[in-house]
Amino acid sequence: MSELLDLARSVAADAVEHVRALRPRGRVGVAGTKSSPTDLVTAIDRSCEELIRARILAARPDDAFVGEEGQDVAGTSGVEWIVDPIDGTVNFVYGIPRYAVSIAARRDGVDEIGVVVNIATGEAYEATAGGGAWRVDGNERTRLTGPPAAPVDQMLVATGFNYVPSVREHQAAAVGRMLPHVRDIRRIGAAALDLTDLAEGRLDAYVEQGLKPWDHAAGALIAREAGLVVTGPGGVPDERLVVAAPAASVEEFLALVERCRF
Ligand code: LIP
Repeated sequence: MSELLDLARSVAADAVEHVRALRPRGRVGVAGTKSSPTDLVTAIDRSCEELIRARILAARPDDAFVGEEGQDVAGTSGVEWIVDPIDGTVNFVYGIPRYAVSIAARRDGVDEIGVVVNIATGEAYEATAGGGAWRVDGNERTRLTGPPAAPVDQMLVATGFNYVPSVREHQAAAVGRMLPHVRDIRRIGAAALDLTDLAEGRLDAYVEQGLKPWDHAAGALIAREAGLVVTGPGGVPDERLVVAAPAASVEEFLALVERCRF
């Protein structure tokens, strides 16, 4: 486990350096679009993923690799890396300092390690299964324990919207139904950082639909190891729904999510 964590840490640090070195001042040029005209990709998303894939597979050639921007690589070792080179690409393009490199590794389908680094601010987070969640600041490590329990009507909830207009319309209606029943909503634009903010106690709960595994794999392990419940349909977070909240209030929050018809 520590070998995987050490590798993820050093690769994440290289990715941060790579993106910072290449990011121009002002807006970043767009190289293409994906699921819709607003689903952007930049040349830096792609080169960053290539760097991460090359570094990881050079160190562990028998592992599998799944990344947002590139070709998946099958493996024979039982270890699979799930990577988002820049989570929060729209923030990255606009220069909003909320975009992150997100690296997770699973062994035989079980989450083992997760590393998330905010590329703009340098805030670094990590977790190992059973080893807790930490904010790492040089040699300083701070254990994360999530937010204090709060009644749902006092919760600050983060969420997000898909790039496909019809899906966004449905999501906006669900968030509109939820708004009168919680403290407030935050739309920060990067699922990995929504989950690390939750682990930090900067939010009380999170709900989003339409996420891909690379958006939430590392952040979900960090949130879980900070004591939060991260769940979805049948108890497993997936593209249909990701919900995260403290154990003491997750059932009440899930009931609200259902009532709001997410
Ligand atoms: C983003 C997610 C965010 C979601 C956006 C997008 P990307 O990932 O982190 O939570 O609301 O629609 O999916 O595209 O920046 O990697």
